[in-house]
Amino acid sequence: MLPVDHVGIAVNDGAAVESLLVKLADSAPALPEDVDRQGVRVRFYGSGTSLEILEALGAESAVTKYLEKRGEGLHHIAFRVADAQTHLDRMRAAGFQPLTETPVPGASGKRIFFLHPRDTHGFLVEFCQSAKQYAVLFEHCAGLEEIMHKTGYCRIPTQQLPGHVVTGNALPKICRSLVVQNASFELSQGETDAPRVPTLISEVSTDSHHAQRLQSQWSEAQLVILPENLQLKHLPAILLEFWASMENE
Ligand code: CMX
Repeated sequence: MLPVDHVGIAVNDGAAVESLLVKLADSAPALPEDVDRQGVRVRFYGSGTSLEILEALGAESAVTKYLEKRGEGLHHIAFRVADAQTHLDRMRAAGFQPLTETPVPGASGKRIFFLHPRDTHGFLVEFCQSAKQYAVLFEHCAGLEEIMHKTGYCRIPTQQLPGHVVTGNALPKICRSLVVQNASFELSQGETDAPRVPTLISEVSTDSHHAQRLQSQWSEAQLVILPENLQLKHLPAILLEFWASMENE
């Protein structure tokens, strides 16, 4: 299933639900943000999958109508996608009528679009493309590429041939980092230039001969070598942490 980015809850007064939300989500709220185009003030609780508290801004807001008709409660569910336009086209081809022709700006710099609840058995569905996206080249790791693409945070800039390691200037400019899996032997034998983007190498033992050779060969590169036998399912979280640490520098 597509990952759930957030669940929207419509309320009359955001301040009145704050202590409840802090307890439920076990997280302090982010700063409130007015999304004028949507006629809402939003406040997110939690990261990864979050709760979005929606207050109406003005009588014309869709949330004002919702509160009048239905009262406070669950307003919508938002799926995170890597490319909102692709999914808008996909839903249209599947016979749905998205509310807008193209994705529009939403909270937190996202690109969003909605399906009408009448088309979805009575619940409002949003698709959103995160503002945080990372171009990544995956080498030898089709499994990881698939998992990361599904997180909605990851774009694959080019299709590479399996077994072909792209380093140095051959790396596309938009590429944010290089992820290599089980390639240390091949790399440490060759004379390849050090990658010019931070590189994460998975499933290589830190004390292996190849890993040590790579570390000395690419001493300028920011290498992260993950422990042996790390399960693929843990890698998305590790990658997101890795990118977050680069942003904080
Ligand atoms: N969930 C379920 N049903 C909903 C709904 C919701 N959130 N909002 C409206 N409905 C239902 C109404 O109850 C009504 O049902 P009945 O016909 O059975 O009475 C029907 O949909 C039509 O409702 P309406 O009040 O006449 O509203 P509109 O058709 O004019 O608009 C909608 C409905 C979904 C198009 C409008 O609410 C909209 O454009 N929503 C998207 C924008 C939005 O909600 N933005 C806030 C999100 C902010 C963010 O996450 O960034």
